[in-house]
Amino acid sequence: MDLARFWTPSGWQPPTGNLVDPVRLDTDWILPGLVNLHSHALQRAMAGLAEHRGSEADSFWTWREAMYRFTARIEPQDLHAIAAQLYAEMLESGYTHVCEFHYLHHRRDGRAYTPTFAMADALVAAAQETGIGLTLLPVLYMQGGFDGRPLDAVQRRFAHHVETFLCLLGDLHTQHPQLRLGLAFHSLRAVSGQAMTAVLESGLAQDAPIHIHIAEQTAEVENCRIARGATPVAWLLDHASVDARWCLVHATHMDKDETCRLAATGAVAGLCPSTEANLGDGLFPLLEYFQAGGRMGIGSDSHISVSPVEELRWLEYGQRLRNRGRNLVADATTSHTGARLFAAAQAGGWQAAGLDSASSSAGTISLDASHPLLTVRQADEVLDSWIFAGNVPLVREVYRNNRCLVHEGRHVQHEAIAARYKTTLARLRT
Ligand code: NGQ
Ligand code: ZN
Repeated sequence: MDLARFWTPSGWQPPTGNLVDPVRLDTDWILPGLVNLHSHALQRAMAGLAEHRGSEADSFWTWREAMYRFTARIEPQDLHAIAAQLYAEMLESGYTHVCEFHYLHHRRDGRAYTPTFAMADALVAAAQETGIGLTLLPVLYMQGGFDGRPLDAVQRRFAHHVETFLCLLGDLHTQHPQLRLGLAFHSLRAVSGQAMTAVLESGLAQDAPIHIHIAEQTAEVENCRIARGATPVAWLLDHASVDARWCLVHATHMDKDETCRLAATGAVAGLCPSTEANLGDGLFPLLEYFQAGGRMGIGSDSHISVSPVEELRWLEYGQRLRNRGRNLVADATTSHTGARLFAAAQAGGWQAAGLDSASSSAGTISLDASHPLLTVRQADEVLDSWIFAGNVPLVREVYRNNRCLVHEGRHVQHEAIAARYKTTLARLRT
């Protein structure tokens, strides 16, 4: 029997004997789970509710209004129910770790909860309940635009000053010493240069992952150029020591020079192709970025789709449609496109989560080798088949920390979590 069914960064291998999780090597292909490096959990509950025309021309910004309206009603217990449903779905699709970009901090009127981190606690509880790994990224969100305008009424729930933000980080660290905690700046438009520097110099950012939405929409790229004299990626590279701790989410709009400069920093580009397509953002220059040696990982962001298969597939399809060619991200060392995408997203994902992929808590997923789609496949063809043809769930088992989280394709608490989610949604939509 061919037992080279165990994926490692250097290829498929027979198991080494120190497998942390009790997976079925006789029948399945075994892989480390993927990191979902960019998530706004609560947006999952409005997936599909912004796909109709409004009175004005629809855009990213009208979607954002709809998202804000939905967000306005969310309380901690709602966030818990929604995040648990989402995290169970993530596990069923092959993600074993999520980086939560968390900025819904306060009550509806803008006052702090007691404790101040009640919303963050809801995310931690959902991760613990479902068993997914969590890198929590509390977000600094201070102003409504590059001109420094104040936040409007619906944005008051996001607001922090540098001081209160640093307190939040400190309190979360004390409350959850085991939690992988990073931090985020919402975007250059929401955080002044001065505030960013103050946080970076606070000492709290020393070995924490640092995430930021950077250059998603052309309007913000243009506004940044006007307000700060440079486009967002160039501005950030000029004003912060961007290195391997950083993850630049939606580095969609970059010129050649920015692309090469970002690649050289060792930071991760956080790519969310299903959301970027859904919101009409534009196409990340993936081939140029890969040629420059850039690192990337994937995220499902707004969760219009929760599937690493779809994210990875569309990274390649975007390039095929743009360049009218095939197998474009593949290269001389990795000729299989699926394998190349998977390996890149593995390395970049764990880096952006602030973790080591070799860590025992990375989690293990197994693909059903007996499924018709994976029948008579060589090891190298398995990832290509999963990523390009896997429209039915092929993830059979998921383990993390020796705990079985997904069995026969279903999260082990699927029913209870879904029932609570449905009750929550019914209440939120009345
Ligand atoms: C977010 N989402 O924070 O959820 C944003 C929209 C904004 C994406 N950028 C809000 N995909 O950028 O202001
Ligand atoms: Zn985002």
